[in-house]
This record gives sequence, C-alpha cells and structure tokens, in this order.
Amino acid sequence: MAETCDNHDVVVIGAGFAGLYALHKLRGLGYDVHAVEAGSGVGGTWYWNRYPGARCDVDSIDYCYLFSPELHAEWTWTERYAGQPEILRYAEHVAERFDLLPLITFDTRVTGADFDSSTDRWTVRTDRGDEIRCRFLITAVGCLSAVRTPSLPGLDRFAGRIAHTGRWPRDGVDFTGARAGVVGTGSSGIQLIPRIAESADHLTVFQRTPHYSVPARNRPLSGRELRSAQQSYADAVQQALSTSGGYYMPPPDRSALADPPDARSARYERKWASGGMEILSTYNDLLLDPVANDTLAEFVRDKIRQIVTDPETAAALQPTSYPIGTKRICLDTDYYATYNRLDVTLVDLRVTPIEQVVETGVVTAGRLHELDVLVFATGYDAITGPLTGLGLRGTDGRALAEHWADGPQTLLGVAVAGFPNLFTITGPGSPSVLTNVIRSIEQHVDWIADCLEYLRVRGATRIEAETQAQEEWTAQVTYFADFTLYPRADSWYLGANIEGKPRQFMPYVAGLHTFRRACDEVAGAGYRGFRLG
Ligand code: NA7
Repeated sequence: MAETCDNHDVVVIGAGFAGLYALHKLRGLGYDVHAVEAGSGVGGTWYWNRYPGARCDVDSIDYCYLFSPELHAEWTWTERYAGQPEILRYAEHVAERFDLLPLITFDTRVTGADFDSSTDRWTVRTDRGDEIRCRFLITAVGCLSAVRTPSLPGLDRFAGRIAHTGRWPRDGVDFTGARAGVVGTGSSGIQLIPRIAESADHLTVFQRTPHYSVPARNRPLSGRELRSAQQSYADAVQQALSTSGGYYMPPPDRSALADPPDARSARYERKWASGGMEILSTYNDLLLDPVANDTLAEFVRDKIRQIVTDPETAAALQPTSYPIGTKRICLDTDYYATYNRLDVTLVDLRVTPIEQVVETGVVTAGRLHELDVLVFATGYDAITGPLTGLGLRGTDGRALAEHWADGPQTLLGVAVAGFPNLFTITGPGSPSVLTNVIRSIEQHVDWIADCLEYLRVRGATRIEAETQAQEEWTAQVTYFADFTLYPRADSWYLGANIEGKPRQFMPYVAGLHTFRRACDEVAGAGYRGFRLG
C-alpha cells in the first residue's frame, strides 16, 4: 500500500483461511474492511508450508468452508487428505470467487498498532511505512506461523542451503543427489522425511523427541465419496454445530480397559489399517486415563518395532516420554519404513546432541555429518507468537507481549482486556487447534460479526473484555485441560517447545460445541464480561 488509508471500519491482519472469511463476511454486512498480508498471495499456512509432502491431517471433505453452499457444491477434492498445492488452489479459488483480492494489500507486514481512546480507533503501522486507521482490528494470523529456528552454534557458518518447513522457498529446494539433513520430527518432519529420502543421495535425520505417527492411508477420493460429501451439506452444517471437533467422528462408547487385550488390539488394528487420527477415538478414555492411553501407545510402539528392521533405530524411534495424542499425533506415508533405507541415518540427539554447525555440516558428539542442505522442521512459537509479534499496544501503552509475560489471558480466545476493539481469531483460549480449524474459524468470525452488528445497532464504538471475565475464562481453559492428559507432554500447546515461554495450556479442550454455547451465552446476555461504550 503506497498511501495512508484512513478510516476503514475494520482492518484484518492476515489473508489465510481466517482472514479470507472475515473479509467476505464483514464486507457482506456493509463494513469497509481491508486486509494486510505478509505473503505475496492468500492461503496463510498453506502459502508458506510448501515443503515436499506437506498435507492436511484432517479429511479434505471436512477441511473446507461451509459458509457458502454453492462453494461447497462446486469444489471437488481429489484425495482423502489434500496436499498443500491443492489446498492453496482452494484458498485462491475462494479469494477469486468472492472477489476478495481487491481488499488485500500483499507483501506487507504489520509492525505495530496503537489504540487511541479519544477516538476509539486503532492506528496500524506496516513495514512499508503505512499508517492505517480503523475502528476494529481483527488478527487472523494463525496459530502456527511464527517459525522457530534453533540458535545452533555456528549455524551462520554453514555453506550449504538452509530451509525451514514453515517458510519454504517458492522456487523449491532441489534434493537430487544432495546430502540432506533434517532437524525435527514433528508433523512437518514426518511428512517431509520420506519425500527427501526419495531423491537425496543421503539423508540424516536429527531427532530430539520421537513423535507418535500413524499411517494416513491417503488415497484418491472415489466419485461416490465426493457425491456423498457434496450432497450432505446440511449434515456437515449440523455437525459443525453439534460436535466437539466440528465434524463427524463416531463417538467412542467405552473405555480401553473394558476390552480384553485381544479385542482391543483388533480394534486398534482396524483403525491402523484404515488410517488417520481416528485411532485416538477408538476408546473414550485415551486422553483421560494414563493406563488406557498406554494401551494405544504400546500398540504404536509395537508397530514401529515390526516395521523398522534395525533394532537400535527402532528403539530410538519409539516415543515413551509422553502419552500418545498429547502432542498432536502425526499422520504419515511410509515414515517408519524410510529408516530401512541404507541411505537414511537417524541421529538420536538425546544420546548425541548437536555440538555445532560447521561450514560442511553438523557435528554431534565429535562426529561430522556432511551436508549440502539443512532443513529445519523445528516448529513454531505457537498460538501466542504470531500475536505478540505484531507490536500491538494496549490502552496502558504496554505491549501485548508484556501483558502476557506470565501467560496469555483472553476472553473466549477472541478478546484481550486492555485492548479494546481487538478481536483475535483462534487466539489462546479458543479450541481451534484441537478442532477442524476451519470450523473454529467460521464460528469465531460469525461471532465477531454478530458482535459488530450489536455495537452498530446501539451506536457503540468500543468494546473491551473485562479483566475479571478474562481471568475466569483463562482459569476455565486450564481447569478443563487438567482433566486430561494433555498437560503431561512438553508440547507447543503448553508453550513448552520455547525456552522461557510460560508453561500454560492454551487451547480450550472441551470442544467446539461447548465453546460455541459459551460464546452464544455471552452474546445472548448482552456481551456479558465485556464493557461497551
Ligand atoms: P512441531 O510439531 O513443533 O515439531 C517440531 C520438531 O522439531 C520436534 O520434533 C522438536 O523436538 C524438534 N525440535 C525443535 N527444536 C529443536 C532443537 N533445538 N533441536 C532438535 N530438534 C528440535 O512442528 P511441526 O512443524 O512439525 O508441526 C506443527 C504442527 O503443524 C503440528 O502439530 C500439526 O498441527 C501441523 P521436541 O519434540 O520439541 O523435542
């Protein structure tokens, strides 16, 4: 944006799935709304994560918008789990179909924003020197967008190519004949590793913590499945309203400990054979009871022992330090079998940590692993990182990062005390990362839009979360999490992957349906817990 644009009703930061829907919804209600996007195109996560093998871990027939029946009817997915290029095409299609591109300024990063209490307006600053004023500011920056590269000693000396999965170069990385290294074995690493192994001369995987992974069993969707999905729009809408994850999954009806071991294994085998994270809903207590949980964890460990032929490598790949499912379970295609290739080496960093990076590679315990390309699949400063990085200042002049120095506090995940007229789609305290995120996004945006309408009708120009209501909501998020096994893993849900980050479980675990009810109750009570002016 070359000029300063005054007086938008709403500025949206980000043009991923949340930003696109916010633009469409609010323009439809007559607001003057504009988005600022750091990338050169729409798609957010799916714009940046172009690494080989990048793929959704939610079924594609669910991982799409429901706000438009026409869009739902006309789009055809090709695979059970859509790959990054297809999801990006979908986001681009949505932006074009609903004529959203003129509302977006690309290649522009928000660097700060201040609220002026005398005018009830935000002033947003960008890295292009713009100042944009708006009544309402909506962050649509995603939960996994602040990439994190470990500060390994000597990294700047490395003479080869470096890439991060979350900022993959648009022109790609050629692994043909290369000696490649991957640091990190979460969802991104597990998707990427088998694909690099196919073309690299040699691949070295640097693993700190083994993650649990189950087969995706990705496959083309049949015509029958697609017709059925397209015809069941009304069911999908109903499921969005009534289910915990925002889409249908058969509800488990009993404890893992109610079945004898043979019957239990047979059930797990069926889920393993059909693939996907549904294996976690085989029983109703897998995320609640450590003994129940360990039956599934042991089943997966046993699979690893069966697949990986070298016993030492198989042992290093078996997760034991946290309950299965308490870090997001990974879906893979041939991940464990990749370690049977002679040109793939696993380095267990718990035994031999990285000492330094040198010009020619990575040194662990005095041994040099020579590399031409070094890939970091080392994740994100999740959920809060994208928000604290925006430079937002509250009415007291303090940055959001300062407000959250002891852990994030929000009301319903979408509002922060001291930051009037700010809405944080998928913020901490929202269920989004434990659900089909697009369903959560649609709920959040619809709720925000209703809220703006409520203010407009009353001629109000300001809304702000009350501190006490925010404290109660944040306490409730922790209270629900403590009923589960989630807090037992050093996961990004807790901020545990970032040194010095306060350890606080951030997602709301009680499900999207319960969250929706809580949000509707607040709205129905005249935005209880918010101060309007
Ligand atoms: P994740 O799931 O946060 O995984 C990051 C991986 O990188 C994980 O294995 C980390 O090990 C590892 N890591 C992080 N820092 C280091 C250092 N310093 N040294 C070695 N290894 C390190 O990120 P992803 O991108 O894979 O997935 C993010 C989400 O995207 C995922 O949950 C899905 O929702 C989709 P650790 O476990 O911390 O020991």
